[in-house]
Amino acid sequence: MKIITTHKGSDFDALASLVAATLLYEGSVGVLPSAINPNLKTFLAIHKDVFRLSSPREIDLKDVDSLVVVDTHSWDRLDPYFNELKQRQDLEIIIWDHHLKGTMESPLSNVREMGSTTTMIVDKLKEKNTPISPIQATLFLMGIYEDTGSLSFNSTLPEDAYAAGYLLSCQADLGIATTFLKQAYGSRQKELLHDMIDVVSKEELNGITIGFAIQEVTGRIQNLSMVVQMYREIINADVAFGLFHDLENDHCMVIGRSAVDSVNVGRIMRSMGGGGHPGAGSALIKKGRPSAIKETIMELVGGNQSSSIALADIMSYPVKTVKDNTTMEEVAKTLRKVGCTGLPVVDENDRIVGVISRRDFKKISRDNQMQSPVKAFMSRNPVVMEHDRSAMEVIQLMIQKDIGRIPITQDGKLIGIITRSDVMTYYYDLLPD
Ligand SMILES: [Mn+2]
Repeated sequence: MKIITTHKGSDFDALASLVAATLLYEGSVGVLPSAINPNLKTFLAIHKDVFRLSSPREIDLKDVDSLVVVDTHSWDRLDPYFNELKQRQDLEIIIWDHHLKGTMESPLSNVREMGSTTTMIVDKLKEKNTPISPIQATLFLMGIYEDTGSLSFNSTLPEDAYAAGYLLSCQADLGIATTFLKQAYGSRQKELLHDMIDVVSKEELNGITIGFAIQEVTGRIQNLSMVVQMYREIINADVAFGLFHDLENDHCMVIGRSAVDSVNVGRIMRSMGGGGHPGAGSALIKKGRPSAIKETIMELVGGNQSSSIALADIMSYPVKTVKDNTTMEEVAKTLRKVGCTGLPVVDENDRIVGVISRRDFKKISRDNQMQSPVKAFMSRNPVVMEHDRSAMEVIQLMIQKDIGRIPITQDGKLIGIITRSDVMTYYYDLLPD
């Protein structure tokens, strides 16, 4: 078995190179260290299912005959679980790394100076014409951006910029990338934010608070989207728009952020010629007067109310369930047949009483326990959500609890389930209008 892993405290370049390498080596298994950085944790809370990664303990080291390490080549930076591989004489080691120093050696070593490790692997994928999906492209772009400061660090090479361009042509989503990356907050941004807070104008519309900040700017200011995000949080508005008027070039950059479902900023920006997703978006408007733009936005927000997304629109149903007196043996069969990692458990009145997942089978220590009812092994007090809550709330709950499936109930009865992929459909705004 070929496994691919990266350094502890994994960042976006580490994860991106790891996922990119799984595309490069068919049949390989990507193994993410158990210690990863907080930014990455938030990102994976939503995207985990898309990238099919294993944790170290799921790997039987006896089966490993090939080890690919990316974004590091030092044994002591790998998850400690892999320590015993160090002694193996017959282990094939393949290295992809942009750090020149490391303690691992191999004839199959790709160590080169480069802005990011992701760049090196994306180059290879491009050369081999391996298809890259928009979501993969977004992650890879984040890998490159994180390590090159969005192509602004001195360590950036032409290759990094070419790779970023290639990923944009594979439909990498800049809105998502910048939302999850920790961004630079410099003095210019700080000044601007102060000015914006000085002249706060807040509007109420159908119970929603909308903040508008109109600013005159000269030249290019990086990370305006982060400034608007902070602005929204500081003035405590549900939705915020920054209108940055560049007099010299006679255009207006509009950036929006929304924390509520009923205002889909991506849709509003698209109707103004820009783009984005429900929580964040932007548009560049030529020869636009900020006051007129503000009017237009207010109209669009007003007309947008009806398009609020109900959980019923994104949930999957009917839900495959098991009754609480089903034997573990039957449950195992059902899980295999359905091909998912967990199932809700219901009582005779169809009320949800627990969740059984593959992990729970590890609690079984004797063979005859396979004949015990599932209620003996299931996790109780399942996290559920009533159907009248919002999609944003589901996403927040998934991140908070780090779970990938949330059963949806109506008066306590199970009516559907929302998985990470349902959430992604919403988040990337892939729903038909
Ligand atoms: Mn790196």
